[in-house]
Amino acid sequence: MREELRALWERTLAELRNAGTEEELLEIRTRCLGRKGLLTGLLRNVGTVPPEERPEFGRECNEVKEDLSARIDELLAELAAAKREEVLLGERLDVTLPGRGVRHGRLHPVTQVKEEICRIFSGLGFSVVEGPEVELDYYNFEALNIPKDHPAREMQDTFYIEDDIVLRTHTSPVQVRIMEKVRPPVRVLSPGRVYRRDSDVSHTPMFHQIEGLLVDRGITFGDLKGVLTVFLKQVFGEDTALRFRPSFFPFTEPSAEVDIRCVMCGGRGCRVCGQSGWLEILGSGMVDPEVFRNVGYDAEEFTGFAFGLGLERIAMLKFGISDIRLFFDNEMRFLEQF
Ligand code: 2NL
Repeated sequence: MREELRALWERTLAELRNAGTEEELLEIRTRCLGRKGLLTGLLRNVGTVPPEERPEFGRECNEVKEDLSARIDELLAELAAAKREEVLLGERLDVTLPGRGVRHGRLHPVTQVKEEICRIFSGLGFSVVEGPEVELDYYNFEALNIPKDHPAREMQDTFYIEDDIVLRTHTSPVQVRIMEKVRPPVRVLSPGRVYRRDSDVSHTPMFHQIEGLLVDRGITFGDLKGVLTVFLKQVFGEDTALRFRPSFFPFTEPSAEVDIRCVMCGGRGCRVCGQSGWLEILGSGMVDPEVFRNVGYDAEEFTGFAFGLGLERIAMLKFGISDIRLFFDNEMRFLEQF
């Protein structure tokens, strides 16, 4: 029996030396040390050992069992460590590599200008209002004193959806809708997309406009000049020279266009200002009494002024951009500059 034990021990040591995988080691452990294993089988036959040798045989059995068990555990641990090392090597990353960087989004230059203008007029007590881009002919034209067959309708070539439904050509209809709803005092600013059938370096079929409207008792052309002067000096700088020039709009009387001293040449004359030294910035005027009648305001009791400007045009002058279409190409190299 003791020779058999010794033979089993040596054979198993040889097997362990040749075992290369976890599965092989576990198989050896079950076969030798398991409940139905070879070593348990030897112990069960202790009866064939002479009585005086039995304690010694039992001790040797336990020694072999503990020795093999410890070796197998150690080999299993070595295999597990090697496997972990392999996984780590596969996942190795170079922490000294430069980062990929975070790409920042930014506001479109037209949005920046819109927000700046809204901020300035908020400071002057105006609220920002919006309205539909698909508009009734009535709100876009009729209520603003632009009757059918009026030349002003051809001036701003209109996209028609149906006979009496258009894409708005300005944001004035938003203010008409406000005046229908609330009595003066009214101080509103309406930014938004507008549409005209036009396309070249300075016109796109869709562009952005901001209009302002102030109505109350006793509002005069002096208020118009004061508010627009404060506004334009905040956008273009305190030293900017302004010029109010008589003009015509069907919805205002009297009307004025406002020019600023050319931001490119300082007034000496250049390509941008057409050698005039001045840049046309906005249209304005005292609201025509006919418009007040259309919305149910008493034109004897209330007066007011209104103005409108194109946001792309302001952004082009502010940032020195010569082709309006750049705003709509969504080229990152263009947009990243603002
Ligand atoms: C321009 C001219 C203007 C208005 C817009 C307006 C609105 C109402 C009543 C009266 Cl509800 N007027 N808006 C007035 C004068 C000029 O815009 O050249 N825009 C680009």
